[in-house]
Amino acid sequence: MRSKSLVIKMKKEIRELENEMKKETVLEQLSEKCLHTFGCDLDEATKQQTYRAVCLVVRDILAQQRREFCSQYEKQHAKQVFYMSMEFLVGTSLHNNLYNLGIEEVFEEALHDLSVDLKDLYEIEPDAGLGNGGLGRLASCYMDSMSSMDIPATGFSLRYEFGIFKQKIIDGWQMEFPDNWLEMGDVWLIPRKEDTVEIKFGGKIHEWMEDGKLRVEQYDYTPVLAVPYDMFISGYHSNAVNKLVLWSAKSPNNMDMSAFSRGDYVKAIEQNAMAEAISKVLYPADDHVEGKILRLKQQYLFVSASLQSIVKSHLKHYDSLDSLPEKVAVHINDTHPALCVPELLRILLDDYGYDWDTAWDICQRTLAYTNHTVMSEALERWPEHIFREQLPRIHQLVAEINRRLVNYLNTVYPGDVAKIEYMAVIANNEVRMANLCLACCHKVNGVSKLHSDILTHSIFRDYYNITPEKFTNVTNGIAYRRWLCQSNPRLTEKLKEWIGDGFVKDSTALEGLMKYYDNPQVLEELRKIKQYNKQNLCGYIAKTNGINVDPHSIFDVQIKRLHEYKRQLLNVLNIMHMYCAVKENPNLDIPPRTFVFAAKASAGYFMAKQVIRLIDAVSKMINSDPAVRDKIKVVFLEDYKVSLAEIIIPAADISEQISIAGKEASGTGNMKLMINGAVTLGTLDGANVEIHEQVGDENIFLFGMTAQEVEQLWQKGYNPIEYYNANLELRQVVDMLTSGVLGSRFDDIQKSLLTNAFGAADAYMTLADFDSYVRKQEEVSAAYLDQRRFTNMSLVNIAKAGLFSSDRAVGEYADNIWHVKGVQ
Ligand code: 26Q
Repeated sequence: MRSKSLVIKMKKEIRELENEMKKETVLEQLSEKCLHTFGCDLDEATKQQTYRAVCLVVRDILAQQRREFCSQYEKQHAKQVFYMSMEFLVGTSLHNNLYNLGIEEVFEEALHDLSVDLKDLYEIEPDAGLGNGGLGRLASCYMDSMSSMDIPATGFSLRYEFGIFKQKIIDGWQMEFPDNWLEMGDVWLIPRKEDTVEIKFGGKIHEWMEDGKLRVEQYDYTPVLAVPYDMFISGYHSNAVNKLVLWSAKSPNNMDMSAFSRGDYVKAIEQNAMAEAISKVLYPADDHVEGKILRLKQQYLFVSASLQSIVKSHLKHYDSLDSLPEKVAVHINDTHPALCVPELLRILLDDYGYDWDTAWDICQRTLAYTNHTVMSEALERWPEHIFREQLPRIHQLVAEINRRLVNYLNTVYPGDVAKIEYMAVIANNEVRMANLCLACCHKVNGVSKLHSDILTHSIFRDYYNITPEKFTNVTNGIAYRRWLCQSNPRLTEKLKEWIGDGFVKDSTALEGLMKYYDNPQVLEELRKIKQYNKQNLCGYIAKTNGINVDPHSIFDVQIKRLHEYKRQLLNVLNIMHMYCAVKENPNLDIPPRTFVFAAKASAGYFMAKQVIRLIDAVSKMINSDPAVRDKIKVVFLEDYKVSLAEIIIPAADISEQISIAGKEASGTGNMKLMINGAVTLGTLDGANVEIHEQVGDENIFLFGMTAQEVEQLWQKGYNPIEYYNANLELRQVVDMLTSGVLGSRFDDIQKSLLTNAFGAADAYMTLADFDSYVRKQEEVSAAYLDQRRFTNMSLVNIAKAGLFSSDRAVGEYADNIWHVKGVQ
């Protein structure tokens, strides 16, 4: 076994040597690209043109490598993963691809000859922001790991013309602007017009019997075309190059022609626009769901197009779809692609003549589902009439799935009407996507231990009780080669010196750092690196916000989507409290702090936008007050996105993970910050629980109620007024919200803390955790004053972060859910 893998390794090394690119080759290829693409010489090219030429050369290398990889796994009849997700938060690709291919240096040298700095080209690339937050970024991290582990995989999603909006803060208020990423981001996309697929919306269903079989046909439907665009996904020093397939909606040409002939010009244009609107824009919400028709059309377009192409490609290599589950694993990333269930069933029944039981069995064995939330407002449900109207055949199938399900449930829970209704796929004139997945998929997983426990013991309990073997946990992970090796090169270089470079392939090797726990030189180096990264962030802050912050202050960072459950408000209340404390006692001996926030709010989420307004007001008050100038600064960085996270994270000392326990399914920012040496200040929520297990009590700042205590308090009745009355510090800051000292009043926020929208108590129980949070923040200050102790904590966090690699997570999916292996 050992000798075989050694031979493979040697062969690979030889191949790498043979393929090693020379500077001259790079320049030659760049010249050729410039000439053919822009008709100009390389030395005349603008920065933009040079950037494009570089990307195109890299793309060619990836295309070549992909061809080899495909023939390799096809020869071996390897099983493939199809990762279905409405979101992929790709970020930028050039740096990642050069790094993965091991050709960053040679490109740097070649460009140097042209007096171009590669770093400047990196800055030109827009983020591919085809996602809202955690779920979308997770999908990208997993694609990355699958490529690095030589697992044949394809990600499927939509080619949104506009990704997540650009955020600007104007007078404290979030404003959204369109993100026209394709202008420069299109270089990575390769259209495959010849593989366009037709998708049918609306119309009617005709059913008839033929040779004793039920035949079904949809007619009078509105056709929309789905055109695939490929984006290559490289792996780190791997053979694999996988791809992301993004579907773009297009109106069929013949439609407008027939309308033209009737003289119905406006209608034709309108229908064109309606069809093409489907892939126009990413829904910028990750909190509550609304049954919007356009969103349903997005989901069906991408699900149907993807499954049609999966089935077609399977039949190119195998003679029937009987073998689909052995060769194909389709993964449903949250319920957004849940239409995979009835669509695959439809293809098997209507297009390939399978009987129900066989088709259902194939669907079950092919599909698996990951849940990312326990919040009921984020669970997808569709009004049945919309569903029926837009997807009549799919509706019929879902109704039949539901009929059979309810029949079955009546045998296991006889007479328990409430339970059966709770578990049904259709009830109260709604189609429930989570139940559709639970009823069909062979595996269902949560994204952290705590979250998976909540799924099995609470929201999905009734399904768990009848099919416990379906349920499993895969704790999330991150592509740490992006989040550490690429974004924090100084730390990475030192780590290589200290523990060797094994950790770049095997994250658990980071644990080797533990042997330097007491090494003063290493601790000093760690401080210096952090200092350098903080200085770098200071430069960014000065440039964007015009604020000078102290690079020697504690960088206390909360960067994530803005949501009430994530409790940015709790952070702000403590800042207000610290401000009051310093004002009252100017000699208070606390280490200076810089609070860094970055967050986008869902465009229609009023309270979240109010919180941004509050952060802005608090930062204006504090940053302009000479009395606290040397002690506290508050910075809100606009337009949080992957590439901004890459700048902030290496500079963080404190990682704020302060959601109310039980609500954050996992969190992944917590892992990115940890591996860069930030110490978590958090509740026992999501993956914080496992971070705590890794680092121990000494190396994390835990506070607040546990998920169980939250539940108990909620049952007993949470009364925010009690906390308000009992705590002077708390009363002071809550009163401040409406006192006018902040420049304007924050009545809605105050009300939300003391009551919820229905006049009941705040569901996020911010006041209940306030005191515990404030005290823990005092401990943070004290710990930081002891530089040695704090750097020790930081070191342990880096050393123990290896568990949170997406390589580990993908490995678990591969072994326990998909049953796939890396191709040798
Ligand atoms: C649904 C319907 C209509 C419009 C929008 C949506 C929608 C879109 C995105 C609903 C939810 C999302 C995103 C959810 C998300 O990002 N969840 C996060 O997933 C991470 C990866 O597992 C976890 O780490 C986070 O805890 C979880 O909040």
